Amino acid sequence: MAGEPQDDCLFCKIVAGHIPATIVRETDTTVAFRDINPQAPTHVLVIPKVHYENAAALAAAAPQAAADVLAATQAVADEEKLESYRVVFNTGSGVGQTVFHAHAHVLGGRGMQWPPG
Ligand code: D5M
Repeated sequence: MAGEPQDDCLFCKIVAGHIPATIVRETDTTVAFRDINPQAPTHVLVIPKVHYENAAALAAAAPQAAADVLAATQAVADEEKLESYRVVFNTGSGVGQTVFHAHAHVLGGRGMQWPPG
């Protein structure tokens, strides 16, 4: 069912504690952990504990959880002492989404170009 943990979802397994992650922040509704393949000196993923396949589905079905994810990105940036940072929600395989559990990338600690590649 939508929102319920999925047996085959990597990030649901991190939420459940079934696979390890370097967790930097946790709330009742979100978990933030370091990306296993960092693309910047700080690269943290913020996920909702509920399972939706991307940020758009999350925002449509569980807007408070989506807001909690956004608030957590700000908290992570503060805790990581990032003056400038980028928040990315890859949505769809065409732009590089590889894990189909909604997540925000919080990237910082280096300069970045715009537009992104
Ligand atoms: O981003 C999915 C991200 O998830 C990608 O940057 C790698 C990261 N990833 C994959 N497995 C793990 C584990 N086990 N721990 C931490 N980070 C992980 P996407 O936007 O879907 O391309």
